[in-house]
Amino acid sequence: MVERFPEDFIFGGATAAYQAEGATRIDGKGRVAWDNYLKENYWYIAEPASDFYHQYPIDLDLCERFNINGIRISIAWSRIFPKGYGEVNPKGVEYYHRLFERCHEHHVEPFVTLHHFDTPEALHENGDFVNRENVEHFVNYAEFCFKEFTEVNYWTTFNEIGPIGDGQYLVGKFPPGIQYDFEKLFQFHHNMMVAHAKAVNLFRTHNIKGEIGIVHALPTKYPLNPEDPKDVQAAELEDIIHNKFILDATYLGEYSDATMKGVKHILKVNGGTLDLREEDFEALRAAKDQNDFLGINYYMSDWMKAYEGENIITHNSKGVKGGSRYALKGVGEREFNVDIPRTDWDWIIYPQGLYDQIMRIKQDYPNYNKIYITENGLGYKDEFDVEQQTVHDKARIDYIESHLSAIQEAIRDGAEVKGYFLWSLIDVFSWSNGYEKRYGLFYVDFNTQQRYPKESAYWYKRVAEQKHL
Ligand code: BGP
Repeated sequence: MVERFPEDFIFGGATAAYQAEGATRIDGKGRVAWDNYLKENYWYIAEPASDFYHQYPIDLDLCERFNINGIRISIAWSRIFPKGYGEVNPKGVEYYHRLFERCHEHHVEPFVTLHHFDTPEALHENGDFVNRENVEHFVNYAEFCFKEFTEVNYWTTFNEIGPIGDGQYLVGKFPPGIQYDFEKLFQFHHNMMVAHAKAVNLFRTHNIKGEIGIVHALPTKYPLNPEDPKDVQAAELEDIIHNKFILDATYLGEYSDATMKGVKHILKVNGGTLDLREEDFEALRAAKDQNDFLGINYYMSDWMKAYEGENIITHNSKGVKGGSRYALKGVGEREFNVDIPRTDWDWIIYPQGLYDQIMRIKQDYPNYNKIYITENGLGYKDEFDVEQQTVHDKARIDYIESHLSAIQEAIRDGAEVKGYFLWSLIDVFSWSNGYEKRYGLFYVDFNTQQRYPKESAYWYKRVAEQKHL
């Protein structure tokens, strides 16, 4: 029997403002920390990116022609408030109105994220979300958007609180490039979760129409040797850092005893204390049952073994397989060399991990309401076939197919999964890996800004039309 996806299932594509738009210096856009950081630390900048700022009519037309009926878009906060607060930039507001209108004309539902890694520079320099002042600035920005963009039906506050904290304060590959600072990491996650909760509470008290949720990246963590209690603990601690701390804040409105025990252990070993206030938990508790949906970004799983040495992280930004190291003192070390396929960037490809993660949400956080898989996809050094004007990306098709199949299995086992957004709709640059790591259904020639459907785009079109694999 052919298993069909539900009739209302969304087959979407995902983008993010800073990675797709380009146009960082025009129409009054304010600066973000990435502008300088990329220039100083990497071999590429956010120009021209995919020039989505101008090319969006072409991209939305492609969506319609390829049966893609949903798109993740983020608003660049610094296009609306160039300094992060204060005066509004009317050109930024007009741009997003035009963009959302065009989405609806093409029957592509926009799922709109307020913050996708791009805090305005002035606020970022002021401590980003480690500084509580920025919580209020975010909530004011959210309120402005909720009231202004009434054509939006689906809102998400933040994209991937986990990886931003990880990139900014553990790995040091995101601005401000700090490493191994667990105090900042947890405080940042906590404060962002409070900002999320306050935005959700405001959304409800102001009776904004539409739905609201949050997008979390949820890599699944397994012990390398399930028989070894130390490896089991390493997997649990990694899960707390990347998943459980923010999931507890989202759906419990507090941190469970087990979560806090792990956090205290990590801070004891690595130093640091947290500022968690009763008023924060009031906001978290008020919001915990008010999320209409959870967005899950899932790319990989990790296998963990115990590690007591000094902190060592080596980020594999050029995609040289085997170039990664991730070992945290008193937490654990990721073992990349397991007998499972992985990408050139050492991301372990394990669709079962997506199934396990969805079922974990269903079981541990039953108030989740419904799930969208808001990102999933394969980063690859695509080769363009000049003669045939396409990319033969069989590996990407296999990747998507196996993950969609894991989703079907989760739906069969009772999980409410309502849609899938492939990362990425079009090729964009990767934050810490540049333009060489491509994910798109549509190949972008970054010199001419021409778009070319890859083989995966034709495959996805068929699946979206027939609603089965
Ligand atoms: C997620 C981000 C995206 C995107 C994707 C792929 O963490 O939400 O913005 O970049 O991962 O990651 P990368 O570009 O590092 O390969």
